[in-house]
Amino acid sequence: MENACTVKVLDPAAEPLADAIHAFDPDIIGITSYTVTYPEAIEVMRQVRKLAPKALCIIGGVHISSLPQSLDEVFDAGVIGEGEQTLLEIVRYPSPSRFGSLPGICYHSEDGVTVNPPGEQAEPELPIPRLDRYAPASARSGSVGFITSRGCPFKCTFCYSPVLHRKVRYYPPDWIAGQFEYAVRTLKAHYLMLLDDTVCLDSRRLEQTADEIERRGLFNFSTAVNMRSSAVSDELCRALERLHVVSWNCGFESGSNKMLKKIKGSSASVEKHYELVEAAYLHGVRLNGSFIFGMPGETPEDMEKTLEFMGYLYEKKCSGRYRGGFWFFCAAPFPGTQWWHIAAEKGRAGLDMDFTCLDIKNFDHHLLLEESIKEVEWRDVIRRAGEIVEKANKIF
Ligand code: B12
Ligand code: SF4
Repeated sequence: MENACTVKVLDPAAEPLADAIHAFDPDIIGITSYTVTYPEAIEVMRQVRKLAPKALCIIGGVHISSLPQSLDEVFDAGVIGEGEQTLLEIVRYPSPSRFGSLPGICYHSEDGVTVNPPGEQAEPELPIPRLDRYAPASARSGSVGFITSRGCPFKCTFCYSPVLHRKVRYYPPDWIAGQFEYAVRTLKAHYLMLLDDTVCLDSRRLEQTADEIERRGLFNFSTAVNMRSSAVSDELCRALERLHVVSWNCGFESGSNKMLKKIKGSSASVEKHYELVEAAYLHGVRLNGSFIFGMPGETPEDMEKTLEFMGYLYEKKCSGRYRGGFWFFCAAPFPGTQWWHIAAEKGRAGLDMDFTCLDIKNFDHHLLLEESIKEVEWRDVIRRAGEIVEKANKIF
């Protein structure tokens, strides 16, 4: 962004799109999108095209990276995977005539959508994104999210992370400490969210980061992280404490060991879930968890086990030995994941599907539910899960 070009982040909630585009008169316009929001991104870009007919319209993010063949006519090109280097290349020579030789993009050609070989992965030494300059409204909110690594070594069957990142890369502790310092000193943020897929795999790295943060005299902040229960250990908990972590977010996903092994690999287990709940209590942190229902291979017995584990969390909450909230979602086959291929084989997912059906909060679109499970059984499970969550989340 600092490469001799003027950048503006458009926020339609803060300023009407038409006013912003007319005032700025951009040469290139980019938009990001998840899969479920893809129809909306197309709609927004259609409006944008009318306002800036000469601008190059680019899409990036999770959806187009995992399903480049779905590139809509409204976009000139899609950036696949990490966007930093590829976008810079487009900015340097913003002409569709170069698309054929630009790695990391997809674009329209005579043969339909052409997908080029992968582009370069971003270097950790990139400058820290200057939110105060480009997104002042979110910079002032008091909380800020950033990543300290890219990728995840696990290969959960429902997750898109292994599709996006070719290998796991960790940022150096002093770079991460720089992010903390920027967030705390410049943005005056007090709540920092580490958005990494699996921040918790390497306690030593976290300890080194904590050393550097303390050396810089940063103390007045709290942190939230994403957790995998199989990673919990005493060393990890100590390292997280030193990073002022007050909230752990964990995808429990299931209360059935059979399902956990199937979707998350051999290291995942319900026993580890119990350990995590106990560790969260002992370290005085909030533990927020989520569950999935309607997974491929899941039987009514597996769902019962998940309900049982949710009931256990409720009991723990009643007795004051668990702080946090938990929720449940409907299994959704996101493009590129193993679940996508399962749904595609059954004719329930594909390029021409309605992507809004992948809304994980919509239990009517159970695209992966086993055919042997009757609708009435499904409704009953969802109703009972809803009841547990409702009463548990009423307790603070
Ligand atoms: C943080 C997060 C959220 C936050 C977002 C907070 C925020 N304001 O940004 C919250 C909690 C709100 C959220 C919500 C949802 N999320 Co979410 N989320 C994430 C998470 C953990 C990190 C995203 C992130 O910031 N990554 C760090 C940045 C640097 O990476 P990135 O976004 O991929 O961007 C890079 C490239 O993709 C590319 N790029 C991205 N955009 C663009 C645009 C242009 C123009 C260019 C050139 C390049 C480019 O360059 C970037 C830098 O390399 C990801 C998991 C993950 N690891 O990505 C899931 C993830 C993106 N979420 C996911 C989902 C499903 C959702 C929901 C749809 C769930 C739901 N309710 O149904 C909702 C969406 C609600 C909505 N309507 O938008 C899925 C998406 C799968 C899919 N195919 O769509 C993911 C991948 C989780 C998963 N493992 O499956 N999410
Ligand atoms: S769900 Fe979490 S642990 Fe599993 S592959 Fe995705 S990011 Fe990694």
